[in-house]
Amino acid sequence: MGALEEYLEWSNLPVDIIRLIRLFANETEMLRKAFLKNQTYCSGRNASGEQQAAMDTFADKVLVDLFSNSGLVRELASEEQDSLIRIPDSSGTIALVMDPLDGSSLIQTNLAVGSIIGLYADGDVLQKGKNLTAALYSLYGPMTVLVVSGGKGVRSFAFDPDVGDFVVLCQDIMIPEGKQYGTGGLRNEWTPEHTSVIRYCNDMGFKIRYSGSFVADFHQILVYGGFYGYPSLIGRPEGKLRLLFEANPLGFIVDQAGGRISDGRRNLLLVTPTSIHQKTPIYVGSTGVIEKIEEIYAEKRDA
Ligand code: AHM
Ligand code: MG
Repeated sequence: MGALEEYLEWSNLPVDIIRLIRLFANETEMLRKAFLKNQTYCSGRNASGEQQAAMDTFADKVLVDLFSNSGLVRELASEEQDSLIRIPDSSGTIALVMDPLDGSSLIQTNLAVGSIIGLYADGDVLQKGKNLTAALYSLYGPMTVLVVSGGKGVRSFAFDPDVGDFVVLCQDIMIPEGKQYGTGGLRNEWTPEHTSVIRYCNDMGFKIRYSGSFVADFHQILVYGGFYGYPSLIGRPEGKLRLLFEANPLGFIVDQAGGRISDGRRNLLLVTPTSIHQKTPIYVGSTGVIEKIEEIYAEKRDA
């Protein structure tokens, strides 16, 4: 039995969630190969007004078809779809949220990008991140990496083309307290709170690491510690990233790895979404540094 199968068996996850994780894992090599023929950007824009890449629409179509034809998913929300997809005749109860291809501005530069998926065993997609049953992401870098949490820690896998299956990369990921950070947003749009956070990092000798792919930057923080931030900006208080598709699945994973996700004031996993494309400021990373960021935000508010 392969390493991913062993993990899924051990996980005690509901059988339909296991099936969906397996279905997705089986698609990752095909998605990876598709980058070769999908290097262009289209004229279309997604619900957040961002330009879509050919690979965005390709990955979206593949995954929407895969999940909606699985017979396991009742509701599906994708970053690349304007509206919620309801599958009333599905025999399953799962609500699925996904960013089919995160980091799409990097496609032409061959830096790492990936797919992010969150799975709720039942109910709808507008649930708190803490209610997720499982979350996972793939990362298409020098290796195809799969990081999965079913609520019992976090395990990473890498695809071994010689074997044709995933092997374990890290059995039980725990995020260390590290000194790396990356931040989105133009410097002249930073709020006083975010400016103070960055000043703190500079004072403490943090090193900058920011690629423009949340899932890749997140993975780096998960391994080395520190934080990734896409904050509230002047003129864009909601920031850029989405609560359902990006913050919640990766927040669930970091929480399982002993880290935290916050908007600077509160734990994002406790926020009930009101719309599928809702945006949120994000700070995600090691517990100590996220607590420090919340302290900085509180001091500024009380000053
Ligand atoms: P995407 O899902 O269309 O790729 O958009 C989200 C991306 C994140 O992956 C990344 O961290 C951020 O947008 C980069 O934004 P910016 O170019 O403003 O730094
Ligand atoms: Mg994204």
